[in-house]
Amino acid sequence: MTVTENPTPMGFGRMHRKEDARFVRGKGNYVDDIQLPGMLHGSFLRSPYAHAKIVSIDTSAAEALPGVKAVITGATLESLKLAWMPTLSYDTQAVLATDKVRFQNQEVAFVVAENHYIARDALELIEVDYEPLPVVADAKQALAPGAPVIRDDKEGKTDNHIFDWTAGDKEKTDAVFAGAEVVVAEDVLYPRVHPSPLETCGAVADFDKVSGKLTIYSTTQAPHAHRTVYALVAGLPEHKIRVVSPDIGGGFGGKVGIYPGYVLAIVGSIVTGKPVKWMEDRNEHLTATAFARDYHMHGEIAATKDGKIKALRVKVLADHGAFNGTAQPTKFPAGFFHIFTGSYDLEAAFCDVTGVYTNKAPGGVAYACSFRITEAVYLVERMIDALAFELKMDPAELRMKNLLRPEQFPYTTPTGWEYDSGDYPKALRLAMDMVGYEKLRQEQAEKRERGEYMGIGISFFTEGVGAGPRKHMDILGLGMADGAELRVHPTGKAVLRLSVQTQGQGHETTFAQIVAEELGISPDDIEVVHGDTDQTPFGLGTYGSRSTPVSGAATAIVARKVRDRARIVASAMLEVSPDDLDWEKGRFFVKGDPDQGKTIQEIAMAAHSSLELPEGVEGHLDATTVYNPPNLTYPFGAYICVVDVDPATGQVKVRRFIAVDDCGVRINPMIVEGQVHGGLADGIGMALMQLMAFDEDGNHLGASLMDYLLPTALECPSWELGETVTPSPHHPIGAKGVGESATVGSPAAVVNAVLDAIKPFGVRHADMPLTPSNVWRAVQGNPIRT
Ligand code: MCN
Ligand code: CUN
Repeated sequence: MTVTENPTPMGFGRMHRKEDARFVRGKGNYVDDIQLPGMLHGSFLRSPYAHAKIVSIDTSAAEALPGVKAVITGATLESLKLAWMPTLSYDTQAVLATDKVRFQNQEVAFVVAENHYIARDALELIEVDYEPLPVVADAKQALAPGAPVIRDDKEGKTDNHIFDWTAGDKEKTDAVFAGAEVVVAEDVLYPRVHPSPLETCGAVADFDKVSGKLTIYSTTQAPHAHRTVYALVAGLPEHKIRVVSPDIGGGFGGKVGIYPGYVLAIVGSIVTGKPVKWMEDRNEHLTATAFARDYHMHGEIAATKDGKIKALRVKVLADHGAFNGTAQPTKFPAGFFHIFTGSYDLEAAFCDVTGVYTNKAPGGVAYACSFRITEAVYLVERMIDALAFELKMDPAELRMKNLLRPEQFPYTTPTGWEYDSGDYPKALRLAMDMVGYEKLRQEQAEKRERGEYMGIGISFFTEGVGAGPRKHMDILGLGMADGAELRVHPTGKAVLRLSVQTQGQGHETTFAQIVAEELGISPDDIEVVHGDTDQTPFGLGTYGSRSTPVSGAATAIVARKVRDRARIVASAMLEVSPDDLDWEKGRFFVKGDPDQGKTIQEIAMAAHSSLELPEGVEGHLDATTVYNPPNLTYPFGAYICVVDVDPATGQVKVRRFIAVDDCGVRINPMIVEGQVHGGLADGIGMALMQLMAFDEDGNHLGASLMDYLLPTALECPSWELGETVTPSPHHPIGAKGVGESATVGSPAAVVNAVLDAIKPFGVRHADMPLTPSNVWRAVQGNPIRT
């Protein structure tokens, strides 16, 4: 990777991350770094059972331990009407269990003590009498007659059903299927996985009894949304609550929701009158925070004999765990899964999703999923390969034959999305050229003759990111639009205030670059302020790769507003009409007389000076905006993975991975590539290594990083990246989001490659993760199917 000689371009381009100066020196400021005077520490007692009645809790011994300041139980919270909290999907979630526990490691009691060690010791002294109940550990059992009812806290609830949701035209789809020459059906599981950022979740709450102001430092991707939820629950005005999201050590969707720990830190601070810190450990993080996926999909694809795809039909059973805590726009209980028609030109499509409760941790929308587009892309890309298998067609050829063509954009899908722009065949062709596709197929054929098994896997994806048009998209009634404020100081340095917040995506750099591009101020002279509700405009936060599509647009617009003001100031300075000025980056000059000009810095000073401005024009150089996107942006990409599989051991070696991404105009290509690298590693993790498994009693099997494996450089090849650039026509700078693209697109490429390698053994599908034992079983003709 090359970085420009000048590390600070005046706008878009490769540039080292501004924030790295503190990160590489160990000067980051994470929640766990926060130390407040007199701060106490809280820790949870968690349930050993996945489903059990709480008969009694005795906290007296814990309370008597020296150094313990408070022991809080569900009963304490009940008296404060805080035992249950709203989830982001209009469900309720127990903050501390009262009646019963509903998943293993659910929060049962909270000890606040002088230090973390005393708090942990005190947990051992709490006596809980549980009465174990039968467990629903398998989504397929959740709706079986007689299944134990998990949510009997909900009045009149007699089953584990959460929702049914459909999209597309059922009749039309059924008709196309009825007349189809070829129909291929497949059961495809996207297993439960976990985002697992380096930093676990935590909070420091500080309630000031005198001012009545509550300050919460927490690992949140959505500070403003959290503040409004706290305000609603606590009955406090928003300005009495300050949510600070300091440096975050990775979010990946796991830090969008509100966790009981945040609430208990607050309650602990109110009860003790001292600041309270809660920081979970790895085991707690893996077992009790938002999981991802757990989608049991039955897909059917209809096509002609020569490979023209006609329709897709999907039935999904979605395991949401014990509380429906998914964080996604209200109208879409299955997230954006109905984008499952992918990148192809189909006549009809229909999906039918049923959500169920099980005795597992809540969550569901996390791990770089773009609101479940991960599941959708995996499904369609597996179905295409299953069809290629049946038709004995090359999977690249089959895709080429069915990809949307550039002239079809803007394109409305059978389930109602309007894709903004794209040239799909070009991206796939580029990926095929980069990998040397035709030659690789020859090599594969020769190797098969020798009994060696290499595989080539393709995946093509389209994402919809940048939620959302406010009209269609809200979370808990909060419309998905975001504010931005830009202030240019007299000296021409600037401060940009944003509602979105980086968890590692480099916003302090790229958002400064957007202002730099629009105003010609060096990114080094632009401070990006985010992650503090007292200092930033309202907005819904960072997830669904929405920062660039929404706040990136807001930033460009607010900078343009400032530029419009600067034009008037410059016209007053140069004593010409505003229309007689031309703009070049960083400077207005008189049309036809380039020497007569004023730099943005000179203009900034003049805007704050005694210079007389035209009637009605305010001084200073500030602006604010709220951006409500007209549509999502639709990034896409073509991925090709090459693997070598040892059928005797089931071992998979990823030899090469080509990723061609199109996210429109790239603000900082180096950061985009970093985002793609990370997502590709995620894809290898999910495809080959990761699974949140449970036994039939709902016990977590492997809640440590010894069992839940994160991919490292050892499992990853040297990534080969390519790009095409199709600007988004409705985004002010033509950018589309990219933060989740590679996680969305890559698992299917890896799985398709492994299954392509072992195709001679007659295997059409096997579920992730394709661990050596699962691959070996598949080769033996007995693939693990869940
Ligand atoms: N970018 C760019 N040009 C584009 C698009 C994006 O230079 N055309 C830059 C952006 O300016 C930003 C980064 O790439 O610096 C990602 O931008 P975007 O696609 O808008 O995504 P968000 O900033 O909204 O980040 C959220 C996204 C999500 S939802 C998950 S999950 C995820 C991801 O980002 N979590 C991450 N990438 C992550 N990367 C890190 N290091 N840590 C996480 O927790
Ligand atoms: Cu679905 S994970 Mo990201 O949207 O925060």
